Amino acid sequence: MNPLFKRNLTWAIGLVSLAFIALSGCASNAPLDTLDPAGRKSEGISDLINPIFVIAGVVFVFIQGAVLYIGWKYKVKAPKQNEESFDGGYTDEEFPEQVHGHFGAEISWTIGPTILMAAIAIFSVGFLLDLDDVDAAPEGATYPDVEVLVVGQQWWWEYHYYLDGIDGADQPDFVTANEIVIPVNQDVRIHTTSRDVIHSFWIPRLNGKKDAVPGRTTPWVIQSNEVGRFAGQCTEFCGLSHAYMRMYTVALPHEEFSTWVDNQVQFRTPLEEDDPNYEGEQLFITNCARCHAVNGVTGREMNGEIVADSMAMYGNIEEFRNHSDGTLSQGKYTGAANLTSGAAPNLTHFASRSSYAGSFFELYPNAQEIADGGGYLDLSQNDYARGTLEAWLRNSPKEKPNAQPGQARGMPNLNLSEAQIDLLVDYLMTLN
Ligand code: HEC
Ligand SMILES: [Cu+2]
Repeated sequence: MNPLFKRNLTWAIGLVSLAFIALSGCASNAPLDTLDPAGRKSEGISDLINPIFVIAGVVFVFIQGAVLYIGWKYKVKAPKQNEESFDGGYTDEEFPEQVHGHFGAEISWTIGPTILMAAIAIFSVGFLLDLDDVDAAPEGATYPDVEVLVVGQQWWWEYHYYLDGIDGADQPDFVTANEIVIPVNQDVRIHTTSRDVIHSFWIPRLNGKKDAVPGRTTPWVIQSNEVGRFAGQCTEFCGLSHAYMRMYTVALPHEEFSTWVDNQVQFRTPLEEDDPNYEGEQLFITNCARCHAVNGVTGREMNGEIVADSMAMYGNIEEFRNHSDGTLSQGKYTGAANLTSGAAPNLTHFASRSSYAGSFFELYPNAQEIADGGGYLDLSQNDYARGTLEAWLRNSPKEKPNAQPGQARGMPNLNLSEAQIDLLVDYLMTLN
């Protein structure tokens, strides 16, 4: 290969890889700040990696410095025998004394790093055990036993809330999507699982990553020291729209968390015929209810009966624990066999969430400021991004790539008319 071409190619590859690394860190609408911990667990992670980074930095500078210094100090011009100026390089007399084996040096470069690595290992293992300790008893907790089943699927997150703990519970108290709401300053135990492939739940400012594996549930803790909204991202490559599989954790003061829970457990009453949104609701029942639930309004056929408004369709927690045959990926909640797309977000309180579709779209412009400023409960008092929501209903696979035809993943294009879209958006925004 032409050496000039080879050198340029090396440079080009180097620069392009650097650019990739630098640019892949940029997503202005999804701030994933690992270095700005806001929770007990993430602070622990920071406290571990910062000193290790400093130690590694010192070692790096020392070793690289030594390599460069020695290289410079003992450099020998390569002898070029056929040149006139060739002076033969080192003569035998000039050649530096060669050392073979040095007991002191060998011992110190064996013992030194061993001690260093052992110290790092002790702190790391100790901390890993601490991270996995999910049993911290929450003091002064609003809902001492609140536990959440976190269900990943292509390409959004579903949260099943169990207010009295997950053990022994046969069905969740309520179900929401994409935004997991927790009381501030309290350990909330979550259990990650998946309906299809492996996903990974990660809110960098609050804790490390935890894989969501189909057929098993894995306990984890989520806790925040601050009120606010914290961005997260699925971190296990899970298919086409993996990059758009995001989520938020919203930490509320305890009283507000109670208010939020009181609202989320509410079912809806079907609208009267003279209600301005009656037509929207009817459209919803005909076009959307085969996938989406609005508790109290939509029904599901379960074991031969139509069960409206039941959390039972989300199935027993044991189903998630024990399913290893993959049937859950086909949307087989207990009896809910007519779910065609695996499952779809529960929309009973759609307008109470700041984002949707894997938190890829903000329902309210400035959702972050509103939520951080303590306005999360009043979201629906704000202007909402109507255009984006209309676009979603017009053709969702265009907004967020999902399935190849025939493969039931994500929300299909339902070919709605503009008039239908208008009515449906109006209706959805009443679901606060
Ligand atoms: C074939 C099943 C299916 C049908 C029918 C369907 N959807 Fe969806 N919908 C989904 C899935 C799956 C998602 C999650 C998509 C994602 O996040 O990538 C979704 C997401 C949504 C969301 C975002 C919810 C959130 O909180 O993230 C809204 C709003 C929505 N659908 C409205 C509707 C409306 C209105 C209709 C009827 C006109 C409808 N959908 C029909 C499957 C369906
Ligand atoms: Cu994922």
